[in-house]
Amino acid sequence: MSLSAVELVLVRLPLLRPFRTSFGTLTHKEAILVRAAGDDGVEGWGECAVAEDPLYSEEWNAGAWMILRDYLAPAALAGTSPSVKGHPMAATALEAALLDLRLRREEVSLAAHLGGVRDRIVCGVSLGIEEDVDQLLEQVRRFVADGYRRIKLKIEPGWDVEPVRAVREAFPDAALSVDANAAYGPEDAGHLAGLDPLGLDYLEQPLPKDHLLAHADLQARLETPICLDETLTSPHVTEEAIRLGACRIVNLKVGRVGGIGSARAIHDLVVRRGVPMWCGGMLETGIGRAVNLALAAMPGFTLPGDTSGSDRYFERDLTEPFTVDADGTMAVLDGPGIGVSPIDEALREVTVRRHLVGT
Ligand code: OSB
Ligand code: MG
Repeated sequence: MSLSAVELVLVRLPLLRPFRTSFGTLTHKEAILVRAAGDDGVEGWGECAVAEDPLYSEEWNAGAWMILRDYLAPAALAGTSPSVKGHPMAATALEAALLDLRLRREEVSLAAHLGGVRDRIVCGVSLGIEEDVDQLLEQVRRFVADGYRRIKLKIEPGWDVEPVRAVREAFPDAALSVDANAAYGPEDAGHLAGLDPLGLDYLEQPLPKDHLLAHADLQARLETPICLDETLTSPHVTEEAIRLGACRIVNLKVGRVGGIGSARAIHDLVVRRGVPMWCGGMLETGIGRAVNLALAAMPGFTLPGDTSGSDRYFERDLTEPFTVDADGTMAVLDGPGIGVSPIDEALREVTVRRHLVGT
């Protein structure tokens, strides 16, 4: 049994609510889906976590499309390994599709393949920057009522201590955290210390991604644990960040670290070092969400992740919707591979472009 073709499908889904972060405002989820077609009729699916513009990291959809079309897919069809530097999210999408194909043939779920130990995971939600504090409070109220077990608030200079304090006052017992997406500099340490009295679970990625020592210095000044996201691109840098004291918590995103092999290596080293970890998200459709859910079933994912229900993002997901129960948990899928497939009609409705590599 082998691979007969790789198809790229560009999809564009409106987000129910614009998602504003320090790096820009997202109104749509634009994603490349990778379909790995086997010569036995079995298909595997993967999703590239990249967005339309290179704002979170260097990758963006137009570039990822070319890398997949001209380098990664032809190499997979030829059975060779591509000599390409970087582009971790593009590479992860193809890797995920090929793994899904293999696991569907073997009738093994991705969660089982990864050594998952949970059949339900605990969910958090990541809320964007709002126009004003009232609208933020309304959003928080909705997701607390829906059962979410951790609320993460995006912050940036000018939208930080004050709105977060308002949320803390309205929800004294909620598990709260904040994510700056690298919007601050080392000179903001004193200001960021203003978050310390607010009892946050963590402050995510306050400084630019290559500021390992500056994160360590900042962590030494803050009571609030620092969690790193953008910085952690490999097992190597994750180990360095932990040993330097640049973070006390790890956000793992499979695409950011270049694939499932790298994610497993990070998982294992983080567990060895006893560091709490959670599974990040990139506003994925059901295809990418299924991978995150399977990862989050692994033993090291001890904190609620950004693994929210489909209805937090889309009017209609591409797959059967993912749902969060009233207790804030979501069921891990146990079907073969990632356990879901795109619904033909739902996919057709949001498809912008398709490209077939191979026959
Ligand atoms: O920093 O975690 C981030 C979304 C896009 C890019 C970066 C991030 C995010 C989120 C949303 O915070 C998480 C999600 O709900 O998928
Ligand atoms: Mg983040």
